Amino acid sequence: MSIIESAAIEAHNEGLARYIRNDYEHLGEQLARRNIDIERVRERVARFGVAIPSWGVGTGGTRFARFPGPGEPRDVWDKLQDCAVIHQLGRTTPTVSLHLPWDTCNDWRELRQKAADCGLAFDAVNSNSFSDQPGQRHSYKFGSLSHTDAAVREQAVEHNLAVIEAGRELGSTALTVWVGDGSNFPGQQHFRRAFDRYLDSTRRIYAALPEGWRMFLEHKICEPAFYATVIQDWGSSFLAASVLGEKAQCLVDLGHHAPNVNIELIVARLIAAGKLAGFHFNDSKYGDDDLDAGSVSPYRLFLVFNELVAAEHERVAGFDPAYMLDQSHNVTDPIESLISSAAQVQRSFAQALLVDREALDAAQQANDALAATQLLKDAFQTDVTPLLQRVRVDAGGAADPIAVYRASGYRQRAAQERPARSAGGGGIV
Ligand code: RM4
Ligand code: MN
Ligand code: MN
Repeated sequence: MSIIESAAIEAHNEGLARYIRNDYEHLGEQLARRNIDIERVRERVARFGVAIPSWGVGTGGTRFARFPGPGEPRDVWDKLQDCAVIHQLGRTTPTVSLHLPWDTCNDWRELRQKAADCGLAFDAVNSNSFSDQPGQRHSYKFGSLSHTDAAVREQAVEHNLAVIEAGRELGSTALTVWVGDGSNFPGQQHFRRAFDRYLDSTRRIYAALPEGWRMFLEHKICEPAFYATVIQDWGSSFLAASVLGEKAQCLVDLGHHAPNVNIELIVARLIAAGKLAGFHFNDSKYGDDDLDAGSVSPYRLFLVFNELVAAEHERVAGFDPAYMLDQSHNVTDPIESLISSAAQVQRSFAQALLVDREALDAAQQANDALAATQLLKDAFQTDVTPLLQRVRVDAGGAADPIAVYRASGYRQRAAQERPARSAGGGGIV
């Protein structure tokens, strides 16, 4: 299947070149008045990247139904192809995060090579011990790494070790572990024992981490367990990561907290403790809604980036978060959603770079609440679109990636070339 014609991207950019140049100059002038050098901001934004979740390129579903879209990826090769399109047009997503066994393939080297040919590499590999696979010996119905039965725990540990092995061949340097373990009824589970069993299992996985690898522990307040989860919040995650050792850190999925929880504060705490693994970006209004990043609360996303940029600015030792998307697309074309989410995350980063850090320090020191909060608003309310367009175009992407994608007919071609198959493994279950 052909990826988007570069001539089409060039023609599109050519048609907009004058506007892109003028808008960028104008923004540059505005920023100069605020003592910000647009070129320096541009260089930093150009180096920013966020990983695509392989499971995000398929159509997701809800508890009630899944409505498959045309041309859904059938296997990891198709998924990689879609990721290549996203990166070709948006130029913000140079890495892919795989999920096993959903993305199982019989030749990791070839996959790695194929990815490299598309300008892609692999970010953290994810293990799945929250759903049963055909032919699997033991069921995860009542948990995995914390299961009461040692044989089930063993199977889940073995799976994680296999994921590390695959990741090693792919060039990944991190394993993300999210478990669905928990309980649906008060009394169903002995909380302390379940947590201890989780620790016993994760210790074995931790011990198998190759040199230079990190282990990302992902907490989640609920779902599929609706009464209690074993790694429910950043406190449990932090506790587990602290027990395991310095290679274990806490991954923050934006949708995994109770409504109204101050996520940027959690981020600041984890940074201070040297335990921030990174992110699964998405947005939500009620629960783990997995909506497109910044689609509901762009200011919240900005506030998270404000903490990240502050940490970078203050040169916090060991600060090296991994940025990944984690979304489920039920009513949009996944490629379009991922392109726009990546751009939204990039936008939040760019906006956070505009915060006048010295002035903010001074306002905080003087307890000038209004001035402090206004400094954040000044940055957030700056329209950085011309800057993002310039970064994309300079990197060979499209000024308006979604317009080019729609005009390309890629989805229609995919629909012809990928006949619908029921067990595609796409989307979030
Ligand atoms: C979970 C969690 C994990 C992801 C699965 C598919 O809710 O966010 O990161 O691997 O969904
Ligand atoms: Mn996640
Ligand atoms: Mn989730």
